[in-house]
Amino acid sequence: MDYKPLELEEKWIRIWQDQKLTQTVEDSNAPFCYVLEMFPYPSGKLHMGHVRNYALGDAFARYKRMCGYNVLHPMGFDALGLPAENAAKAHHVHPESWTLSKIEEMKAQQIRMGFGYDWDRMIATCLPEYYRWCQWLFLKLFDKGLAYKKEAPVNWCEMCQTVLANEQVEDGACWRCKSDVQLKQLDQWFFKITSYAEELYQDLDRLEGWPEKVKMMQRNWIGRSVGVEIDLSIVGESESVTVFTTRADTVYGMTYMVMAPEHPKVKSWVKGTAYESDVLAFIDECSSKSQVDRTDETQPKKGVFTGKYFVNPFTQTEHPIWISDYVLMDYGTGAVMAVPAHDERDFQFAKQYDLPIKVVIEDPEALKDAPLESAFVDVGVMVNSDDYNGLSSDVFKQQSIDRIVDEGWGRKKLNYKLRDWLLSRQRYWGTPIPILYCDDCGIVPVPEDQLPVELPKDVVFDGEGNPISSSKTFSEATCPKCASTARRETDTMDTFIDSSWYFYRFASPHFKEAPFDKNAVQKWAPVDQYIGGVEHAILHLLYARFVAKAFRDLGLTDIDEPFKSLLTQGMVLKDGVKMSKSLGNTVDPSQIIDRYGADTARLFILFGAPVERDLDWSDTAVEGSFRFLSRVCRLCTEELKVPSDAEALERMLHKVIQGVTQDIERFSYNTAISKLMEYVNYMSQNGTTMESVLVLIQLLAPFAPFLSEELWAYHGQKESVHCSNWPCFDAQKTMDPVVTFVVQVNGKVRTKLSLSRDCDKDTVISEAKADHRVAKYLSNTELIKEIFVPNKLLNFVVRPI
Ligand code: ANZ
Ligand code: ZN
Repeated sequence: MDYKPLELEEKWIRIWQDQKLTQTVEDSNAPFCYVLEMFPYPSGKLHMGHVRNYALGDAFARYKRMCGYNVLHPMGFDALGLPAENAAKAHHVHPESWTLSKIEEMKAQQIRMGFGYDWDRMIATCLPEYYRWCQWLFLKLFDKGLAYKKEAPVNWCEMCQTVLANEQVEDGACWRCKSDVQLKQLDQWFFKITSYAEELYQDLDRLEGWPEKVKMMQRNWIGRSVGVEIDLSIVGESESVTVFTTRADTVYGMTYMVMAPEHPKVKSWVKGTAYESDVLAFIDECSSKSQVDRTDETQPKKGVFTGKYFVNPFTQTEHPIWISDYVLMDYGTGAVMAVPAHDERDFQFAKQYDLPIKVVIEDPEALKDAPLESAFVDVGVMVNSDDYNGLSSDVFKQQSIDRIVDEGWGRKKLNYKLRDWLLSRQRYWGTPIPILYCDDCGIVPVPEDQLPVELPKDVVFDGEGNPISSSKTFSEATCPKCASTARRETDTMDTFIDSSWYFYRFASPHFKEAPFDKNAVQKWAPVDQYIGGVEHAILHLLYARFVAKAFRDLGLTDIDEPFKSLLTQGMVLKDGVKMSKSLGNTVDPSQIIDRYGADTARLFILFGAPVERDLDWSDTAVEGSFRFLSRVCRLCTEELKVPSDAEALERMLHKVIQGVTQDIERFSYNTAISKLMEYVNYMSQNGTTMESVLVLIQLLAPFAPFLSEELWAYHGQKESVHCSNWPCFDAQKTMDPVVTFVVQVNGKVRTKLSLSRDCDKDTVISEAKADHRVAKYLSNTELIKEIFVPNKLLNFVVRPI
């Protein structure tokens, strides 16, 4: 039979749809397995990155199904967000119709690729039937005090005309449009993700199925830090100022204090003093600087003296208080004890303003009295620290903490870099935040039975600011408490909220009473295998972990972690650089499909590189995949050729089943496919049996679902190959009848012997002695012992006589 992929693929798409082949089965006698790829934004066009992501998941889902699992393998669309709004502006189409048509286009391409999703469970986050539950979640968190509004300096993207969460700012730039982010003082809604900081941190250790790299990135983002707070009294003031330090061993070395310019104490201290004008001018200068600029290590540090002094409780000495922008108001207490001899930033600042530098930890390896070129930040020996001199700084650190606590100077303290999740967005195409403002009652949540708060249709998209405000009807509402008129919140939610729980919705996508049916989620969740790009290591994957914990605490699940195993696939490159629209180096999957069919595209992308590595596009490799499938097609449809060695073929067959099975289990698809290639080669040269051909077709099914289905039917099989049972192997039958023994004399290899498997020790010894390459080294020696490892090794230990 000639391989004609286009015809046969079109045919099977139709048949599979008629047979509802990809519908989820929930058989209570079989184990459950939930396989999920990160759902896409519906741009309308599948790119190679998508194809790789979905091909990985689809092969795994098909394999698990053949192994007898109930498999949930759904697809949905992360359908709210800016691109639809920009399209609306540019092409005068409503974001909704634009989005829905793009979803249809993408779905058609996914079906064409043979991705076996259960389309009855499709989710689109832009539909009120979905986003009402995002609003419901918001209300529940609001009830628990986990959603709150506050005025704060926030990240503003001028290009996107909206604020961004900290996670969405990368090196000072907007994650979406890459333009610079500014700081703006605004009244905004937040989710209190920081309440879960400790659990989010600790549970990472339990995620054995996650890549270490992703866990490390989350640990760094959460930024857990163990230290002490010390209350330092201020000369001439009744209230003390608290500093946070992780280096209690350096207390004798503090020579000044630095406070954030925004610290609430500063303005009142300087009022009416000679320092007032300089201090106020400096505060003003800092107010517009972004976090990134403020923490930029390469910029010279600037600051001013406040005129105030504090007292070091260990020494009773007084030291000046400065303000500088290298201290951030929203970390720790917004004030630090500066130890220039042992902290690099303090060192630079002290040099700049000629402040004293006092060494209290000595580098045991440094020359005595050498001038300090930079801060010494390592463990060393205490000096200039009263009774503690001579102790290791490690030891003193503990003693110092104990003393601070005992004397009542301060307390132990855990700090986190993680900030609350800023969720307000000043855009139209998002979930409306279900909040009302009433002149009498203040902030009033929309009652649950009034959900969903639907997006208004009467809006214009080409004006200034948030398009929702252009609606005549939307913001007018009635206060549910006092029945007077109220104003509706016009901000919408960050779309990362939509994606923070969609994986639960797939368990019962049409459920009307709650975000999901508890029993259904109980059956399927957590996701057994989640697959997506590493760019979500912090954003989506942190938010989803937080929301899963929140759902648990609302009593909706008993699941601590939403994703049991995580696979982060590499990128698809062209000539060594990432394929991207902006670089104009993309390869359109549909071109490959039109020329070679979907199976070739799938096989190439799975064979081309280990899953976690980047994959470089290669036209010749695509061609090679196509040729391989053509060979398979010929081999499986030509007349059987009696095998030259039936036993050898059987051994080969059990070996390939074993190898491919183990490889799929550990996502080593490229090696699985190369084993299939070897198998095909072997059969082409040495003959085939019906069994060996059928096994090949089955093993190929997860990777090339169309061709295998065609060949399976060709051989008269009634049911789909995708519903057949994954072939079993017999480990005994994979063994070679002949094994190679290494023969050593005093540990040196002298020869190798091919002997039959499980040969006994005496036989091996006599065979070895008969070999002249061994005999040579045994003559004129006394035998001490023989070391024998069955099927592997024989070592003669001898000594000369
Ligand atoms: C004294 C000291 C001596 C410090 C020394 C370091 C070295 P992490 O690990 O990031 O938590 N710090 C505290 N709050 C700060 C703020 N709001 N802005 C900028 N810096 C701040 O770092 C904690 C250390 O960062 C603290 O320990 C403090 O400086 C500084 F030899 O205190 B340290
Ligand atoms: Zn607003």
